[in-house]
Amino acid sequence: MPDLVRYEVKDGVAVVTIDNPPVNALSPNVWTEIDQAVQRAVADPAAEATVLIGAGTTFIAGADIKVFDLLKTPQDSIARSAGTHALLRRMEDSTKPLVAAIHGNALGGGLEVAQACHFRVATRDAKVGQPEVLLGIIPGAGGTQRLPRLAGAQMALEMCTDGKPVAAPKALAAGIIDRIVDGDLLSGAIAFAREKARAREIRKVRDIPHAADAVKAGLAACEATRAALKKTAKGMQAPFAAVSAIEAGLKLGFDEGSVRERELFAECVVSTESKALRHLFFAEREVAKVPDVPKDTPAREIKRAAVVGAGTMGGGIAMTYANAGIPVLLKDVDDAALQRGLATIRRNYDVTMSKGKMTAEQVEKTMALITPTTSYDGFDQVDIVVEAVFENMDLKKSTFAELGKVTRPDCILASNSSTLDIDEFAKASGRPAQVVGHHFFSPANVMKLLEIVRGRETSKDVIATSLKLAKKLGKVGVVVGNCFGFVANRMLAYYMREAYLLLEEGASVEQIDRVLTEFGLPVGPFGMQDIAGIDVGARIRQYLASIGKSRAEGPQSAVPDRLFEMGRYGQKTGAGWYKYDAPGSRNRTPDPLIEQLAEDEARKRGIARRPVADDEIIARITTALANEGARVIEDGYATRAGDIDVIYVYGFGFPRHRGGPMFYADTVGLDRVLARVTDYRRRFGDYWAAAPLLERLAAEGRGFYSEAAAPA
Ligand code: T1G
Repeated sequence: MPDLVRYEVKDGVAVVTIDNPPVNALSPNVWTEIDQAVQRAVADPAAEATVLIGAGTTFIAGADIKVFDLLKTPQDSIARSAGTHALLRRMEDSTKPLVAAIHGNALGGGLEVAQACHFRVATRDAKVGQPEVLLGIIPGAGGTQRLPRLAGAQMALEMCTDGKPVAAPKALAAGIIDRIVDGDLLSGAIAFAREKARAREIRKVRDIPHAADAVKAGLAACEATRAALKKTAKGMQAPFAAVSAIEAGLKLGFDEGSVRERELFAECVVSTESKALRHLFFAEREVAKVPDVPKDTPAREIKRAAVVGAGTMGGGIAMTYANAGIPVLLKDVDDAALQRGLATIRRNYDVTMSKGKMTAEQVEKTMALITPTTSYDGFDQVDIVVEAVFENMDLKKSTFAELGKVTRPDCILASNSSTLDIDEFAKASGRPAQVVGHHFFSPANVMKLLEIVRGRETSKDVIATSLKLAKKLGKVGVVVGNCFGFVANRMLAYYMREAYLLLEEGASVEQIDRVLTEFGLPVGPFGMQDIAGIDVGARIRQYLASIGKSRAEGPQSAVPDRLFEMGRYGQKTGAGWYKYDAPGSRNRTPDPLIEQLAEDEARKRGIARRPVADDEIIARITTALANEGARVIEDGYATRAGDIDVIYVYGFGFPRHRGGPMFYADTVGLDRVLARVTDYRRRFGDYWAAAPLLERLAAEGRGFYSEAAAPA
């Protein structure tokens, strides 16, 4: 085993280099070897000081997250972090100046190691942070105790509860780092260390006193942070635990505060919240790995783009490309349609500007990258075209037929269709290898998910290019198969089926939306439809009916179609599932008409209405998602369950701290999920048939994640 930590003496300074690619994560061996190297430096007469530095592109990106799965009980965790605390204390007690030299990222345990050093220097583009709450834990190596002493309680609270990295210049101003090194980091750090050695300067962060007024202000900041988190971190545990740990340090001092930190960390690390967030951390990185598309598959550079259709989606897609600095042609049939599209884009940028996220100059520069057109001029120069015309098969096929003629042979032809058969478009284009689905989610310039739909003949380099492009556009790209509704909308149809049926059975629109927002979704199914437009779903249902299909097995409620017939499309018409103050307004009130419509439909279907418990709403909807998700996997339209979780977290805001619908099903237990399916089949009908994969895993006492779920 190569050393994970190297030791050498340079210009009278011991240089300890952590070399555990790709991000120098603190695995147990790395911790041990750092400890040994620092103690070696203390004893080394040739060294008057010590510098800690990371090999490769970064300092230390934190503890090895995989290790946390080994911690089964809080006691396991407390024992392990007591060892870590003692190790960091030993480092801090080094009798020679100990300097952390930071480049790339110093995150989590990485920043805590740096804080146990006496001084920290960094490159100007380095970042430091305590992102642990994003993993459902808190800093567990003294960060909640040392950071407030370095940067003050307010800054520590922000960093430990929002988990965002801080750039070096800001960290310098906050006192987290002591110097920015321009030029070579190692020689700058060695020079700094020698200065401190000559000055016989050592500074133990744990001994930096809290001034009395700082403690008072700090405790007030803890209260204020807790109050704010009640709104922003509903249902979460870790952000509140981080506040309690910092508070304990302010009240009880370093040693007892550290004990409290270890206890709170231990409670968090074994929580379902943390397991869910750790699962998503790795699932988000797995989605980029497509089994038969090797990592070295050539991905093309996308320098110029075009979008066909300047409607809500087309406009948002054009903004996404412009925001990424890619010039984009935006085509629509006539100038009136174009002007409407451009006006919406301008309005969106005005909102962004009013929030201080862009300057007027930045808006003009970005909008200048969007070139409106009513012709195909210039389409022979672009690397990709995204078709975003109306969700109608004939219209899309004729568009692809045209695109096949006006673009370069190697130009990628992508469709933003949310449901329709990509292979039909591919055939119409005459070059199926270049055709792929790029399904954006509304609003396209905001939602982070990009469903990359692979057609029968889509080439591997088009898939590789799509994944790389997704990252460039600031999206999370997930490759899925080409079935009706792909993965996102195919499963959504079951979610909506249950929402409609629960309404007919006796639940109310407000109750269903409330229960699901309390569960952690940003908006409930009915609120979501009123935003997206009831007409969008209705027109897809009409198209499906015309080809003898429906979106989901089982009874289809007629209530949404009744609303469509009444012209109640949601927010945009001032009425949908709710009433709104005016068209376009977001202020909604319940509408007794909906109850009436539900009663009518229930009577027609011979359903005896009844009170519906909140738990049943969650159970029905999450079970429908998991059961259909299992089918999607066994049908081969999703590579792994994790891809589905990433799709639902980024596409529909499924609560991260529940891990996504498939991970959530595992926390319920697939035997219980199957029992629910069986019960629903008995109560409601055969359309509740269990997915064979679900039956098999439950029978084997496994989950979607206990072992790679393979198609039967
Ligand atoms: N542990 C294990 N693996 C890690 C890892 C980590 N901390 N960080 C990254 N990886 C893997 C990742 O899965 C991927 O693997 C590869 O490295 C490259 O990552 C004690 C308790 C640093 C900003 O939360 O945010 O410290 O897919 O694709 O885009 O109090 O990685 O190639 O097989 O993300 O350049 C706190 C987590 C831990 C930071 C780089 N630290 N990492 O981004 O590369 S908890 C974090 C990141 C802790 C202490 C507590 C990012 C990055 P593979 P990547 P990137």
